[in-house]
Amino acid sequence: MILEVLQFPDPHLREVAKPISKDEVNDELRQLASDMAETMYDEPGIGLAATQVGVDKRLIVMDVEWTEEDRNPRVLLNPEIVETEGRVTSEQEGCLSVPAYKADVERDARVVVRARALDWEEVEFEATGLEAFCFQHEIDHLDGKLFIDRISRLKRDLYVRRRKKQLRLEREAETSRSPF
Ligand code: K1U
Ligand code: ZN
Repeated sequence: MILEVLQFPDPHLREVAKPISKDEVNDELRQLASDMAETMYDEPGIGLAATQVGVDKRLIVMDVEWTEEDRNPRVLLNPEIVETEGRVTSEQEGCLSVPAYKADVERDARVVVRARALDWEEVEFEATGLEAFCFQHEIDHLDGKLFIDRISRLKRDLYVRRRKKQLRLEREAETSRSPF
């Protein structure tokens, strides 16, 4: 099932998600992970955090190399960055919850991420490049942070003003279409 992806400035995007315990791993959680992967490919995106679909749990899905023919969604519970090295710019980063905006974001160049898989095995990944940016971006979502929090105040304020205008125009167009 395709899920609705919440969009800025939805207040749920600012919530800090709760850790998942072993006994919460059940068919419902597995279905949520499967629906999130389906939603990620449908958007399309290379990652998605449960926070973005209004679920208050530390769960992410990622697939930074997917193609129409080759899909390998990675499902991670309670992901944590346990080691970092260097700083680089992630160029023109985007977000499925921040429509029509891209910006350069300073991020860790190399990260080591520890998490649990759906079978509760502990897993660890070392990542650089787009994969490292995606891990940081998705874990930020679980902490209620958006990539626009990591750019200059000036750029953020300009985006927020543009987004509010866009939402106002959408509401006005909706009102003029409605007979009531
Ligand atoms: O969490 C999200 O909003 C998903 C986001 C993840 C991300 C993108 C770039 C750098 C770090 C994290 C996206 O997937 S935005 C869409 C995107 O980048 C993309 C979509 C299709 C193919 C390739 C990339
Ligand atoms: Zn995002």
